[in-house]
Amino acid sequence: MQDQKTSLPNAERYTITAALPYTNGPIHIGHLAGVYIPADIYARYLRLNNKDVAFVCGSDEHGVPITLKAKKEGITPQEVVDKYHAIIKRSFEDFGITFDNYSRTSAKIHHDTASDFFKNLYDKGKFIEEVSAQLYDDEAKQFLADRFVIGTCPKCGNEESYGDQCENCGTSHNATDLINPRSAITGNIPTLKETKHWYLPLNEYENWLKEWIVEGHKNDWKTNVLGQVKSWTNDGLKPRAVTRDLDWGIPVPLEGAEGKVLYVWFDAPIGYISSTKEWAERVGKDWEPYWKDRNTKLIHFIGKDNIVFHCIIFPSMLKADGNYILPENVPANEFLNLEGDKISTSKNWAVWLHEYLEEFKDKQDVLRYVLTANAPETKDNDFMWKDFQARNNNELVAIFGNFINRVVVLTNKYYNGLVPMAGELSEVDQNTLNKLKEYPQIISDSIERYRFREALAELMNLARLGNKYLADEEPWKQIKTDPERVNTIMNIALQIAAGLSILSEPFLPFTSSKLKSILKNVELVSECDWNDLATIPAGHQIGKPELLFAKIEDAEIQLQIDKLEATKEGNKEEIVEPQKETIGFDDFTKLDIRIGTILEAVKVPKTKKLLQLKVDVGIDTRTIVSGIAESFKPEDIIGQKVSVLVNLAPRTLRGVESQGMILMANTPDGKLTFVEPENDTVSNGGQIS
Ligand code: B3M
Ligand code: ZN
Repeated sequence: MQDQKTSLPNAERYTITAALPYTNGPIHIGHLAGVYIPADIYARYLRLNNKDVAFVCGSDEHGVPITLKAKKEGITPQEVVDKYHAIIKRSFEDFGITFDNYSRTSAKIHHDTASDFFKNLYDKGKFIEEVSAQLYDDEAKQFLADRFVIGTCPKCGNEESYGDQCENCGTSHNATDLINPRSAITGNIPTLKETKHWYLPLNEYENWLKEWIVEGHKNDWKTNVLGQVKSWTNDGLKPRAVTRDLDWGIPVPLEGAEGKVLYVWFDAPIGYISSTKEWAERVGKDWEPYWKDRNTKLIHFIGKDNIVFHCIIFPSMLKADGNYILPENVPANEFLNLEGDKISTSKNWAVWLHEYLEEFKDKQDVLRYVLTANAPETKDNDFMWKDFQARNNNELVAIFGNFINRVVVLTNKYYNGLVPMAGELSEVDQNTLNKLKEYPQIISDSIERYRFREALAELMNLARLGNKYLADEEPWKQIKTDPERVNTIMNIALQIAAGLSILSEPFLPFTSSKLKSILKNVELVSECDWNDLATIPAGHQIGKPELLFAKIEDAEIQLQIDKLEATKEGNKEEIVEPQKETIGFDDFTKLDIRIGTILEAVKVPKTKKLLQLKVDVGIDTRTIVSGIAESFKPEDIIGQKVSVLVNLAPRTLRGVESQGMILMANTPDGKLTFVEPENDTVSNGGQIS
């Protein structure tokens, strides 16, 4: 996927992983902001610094979320993953995420790698084998592991916790720890059934984990990550089953383990290794140094809900094997919310990447920019459409785009696009050039500490520096009086533009390449080093002006906000009252429901809801008091056909005796509508049965 500059023979080696997305739906802005954009910035930055990089990812195609989706849609799990793998892979490409390899865990290379990994630990005696009682759904005839079971979290009391993890407090537990468990398939209360599984005794790794992470990385890992690790290790780690009684997954490679598969969180992180192998095979490299050479730096980019798996379980697996390196860092992000609410796939509360591109064609960098500027690095953050618009119009267009446009327009106007020669430098010129030279280091410092928001802010400061320089030096005024001076000013402005074309690449790759093509400096900069920004020589011919960014209008944003509003409304409609208690047929036959016609209607004085009606129900004409005044005006319903429960015991409402009840249906907006026969062939008194 990536045409990487050939790395130097002794270049520092990095293995960068980005969480494998579950292949049960498309990906949205939360995924991009939390994991893939930071990982991509980092990988691109390292490549620009001539490091030897393997940036790997792939689709996580096992696990219960996929089986559940298949059940819901009435298709096979394989069909689910085939569909979403293609969509997800495409989204990554569209947004310029430069994985060296994007694999999938259903690939043979992964099945083999994960099986071998398991077998190897088994042979080394690293597992505990135990028969125990596990939750079982008698009706669905299957064990209820992980997301097949929902119940109350023993730690925080969240009533919707999954069997393996509580999404509210992040705790990872065993399904049998849940209080009041119920099956996610049938809703039944599970029974217990004995079954054999293999457990990784995490308790044996507890002290080592404390030493390695809590002590060893207390100064360089993010506080949110350290906090979670401390909390788990302090609570005490328990053996953790790494196999499941399921039919979708990687078969447990042992005799007597038929019908069992590897736990998805056992196989998925091994996906990083198999993806690296797949890549190495393709490009003719050896994969092993990327996972086994102590000098390789392994970095996992993930969201906060994956911390336990990447800081406790996977490292314990690697440690148990003994041949692998451990992560140098796990810069997990918090969550991104959308317009104040948690992003939710099931509620369709999300901005889907494939949909975004349909509406904001060629604006990948705008989204990359906003999601980085607003990344949930230290706390949960919100994506707001208005903020998206403001950042585009006030920052990308007004600062970055404006500076470049001025430089390119003026260079074309004054010099037909030929870079002028700088003359003697003033103090301001010298200071400006000095500042420009500091930016690579400033931005590096932030990126290397995984502070991508800060790094991006510095990039924008460089554009601001350019804008300020032009505004202060006013070449458009000086051109009449001192054209020599303007040569120098424009030369310096062009150096800043060239610097931006390089330094923006990790963050705004599409813009960076467009800018390089406008400046026609692609070749110049491909030779240069990040820290030693290439200069554009005098006499170099640049291209014609082209806008880098376009203003986003209110109407475009309103469309998005309306779309979300409609989703909210749609979600309300789906709230259907649960079924009432079962009644017998005899109970039903007791109801005498007839078709009638409203003859008269008046409001019951001093009430908001009540209408007093005279209704011809075929057997007689009677008075009925009905609570429909908020939905209908009396004059509008004369002649209306209605269904009436005629044998309801009379009740007196506001002094009027009501002799029956009109049947009404609730509409989603809280109003009422009549239940009436489809046509007029039913006459008054016709019975409903
Ligand atoms: N698929 C969870 C997720 O998508 C999981 C990550 C696996 S990383 C090895 O959040
Ligand atoms: Zn919880």
